[in-house]
Amino acid sequence: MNFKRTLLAAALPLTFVFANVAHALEIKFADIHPDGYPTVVAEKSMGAALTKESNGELTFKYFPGGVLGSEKEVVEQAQVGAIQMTRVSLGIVGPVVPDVNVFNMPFVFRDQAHMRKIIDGEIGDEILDKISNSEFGLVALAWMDGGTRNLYTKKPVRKIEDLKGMKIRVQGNPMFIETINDMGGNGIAMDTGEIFSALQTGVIDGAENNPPTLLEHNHYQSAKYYTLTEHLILPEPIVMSKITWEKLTPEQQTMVKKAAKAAQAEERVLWDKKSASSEEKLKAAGVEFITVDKKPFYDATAGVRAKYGAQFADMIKRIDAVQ
Ligand code: BDP
Repeated sequence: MNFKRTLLAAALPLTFVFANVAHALEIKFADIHPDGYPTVVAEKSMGAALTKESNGELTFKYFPGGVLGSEKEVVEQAQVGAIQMTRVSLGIVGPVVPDVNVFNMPFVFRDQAHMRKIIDGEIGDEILDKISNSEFGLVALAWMDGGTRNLYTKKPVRKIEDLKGMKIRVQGNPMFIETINDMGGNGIAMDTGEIFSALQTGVIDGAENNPPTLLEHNHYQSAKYYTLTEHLILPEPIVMSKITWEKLTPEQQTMVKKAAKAAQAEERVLWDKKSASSEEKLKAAGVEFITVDKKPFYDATAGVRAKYGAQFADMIKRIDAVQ
């Protein structure tokens, strides 16, 4: 028996297998929201489309419900390539990529429709590029809609004075703490997963978010008053670890970008449905929706816009000009 030849023959299929493995990639996708939430549903159909289009080279494993940690922790893991993709609120990107804070300013968008026009257009792409071109270690691919954020509290806020001294949870972004403080409250930063028990134990008097989050994260069980301030309208980038991005072929990169943009469109439809059904469910569960005069909230936060907005003066003019 020709020993050398047998060895070679045995080695060949192995080489073949390894070469294939090197192109295949399993993408772990983390989201703080539970299964069935609009973002998660859109992320899953994005993954299914990509697996098909890449002939099985890109596969996806999902970790919804915050099982891999808070958004901040997930971002840190994505930066080192331990998690490949996630969707995060722009609020938590602001402290590390200050350029994105223009979208994080209170009342920077007139309404949700205005925000959608912006993220669908060139300004939206510019902000995604700012994230990708920063030292953040993530490539920002597309936007998901995070609706409009309103205050929810244990005692009703029917006018801005009612907020006085209330401890209100915000995302870990100094601008949001200042926003709540300037409205008369007491802004406290904490992770999403801590809000439920902080509300129950009275560590906080309220928080602020959109109807689907108020419902799905069960915060409504303790906070029964929902004051429609619409002070923040935060879009949410879908990001990929730069380490992962650089492993993809140019064709795969194009595929991923296209699929993420398709997820942006799909999530929007899901979002509108989910928002409407969440409102109904919240009301049925005894949550009072309070319509307020937004002007005092807008006026109270002028200082935040002046302080942070100066550096974005040109972009804010362009945002305002979009009809
Ligand atoms: C929700 C966002 C989510 C944030 C959460 C929060 O979709 O990404 O983590 O708010 O405020 O609306 O922590």
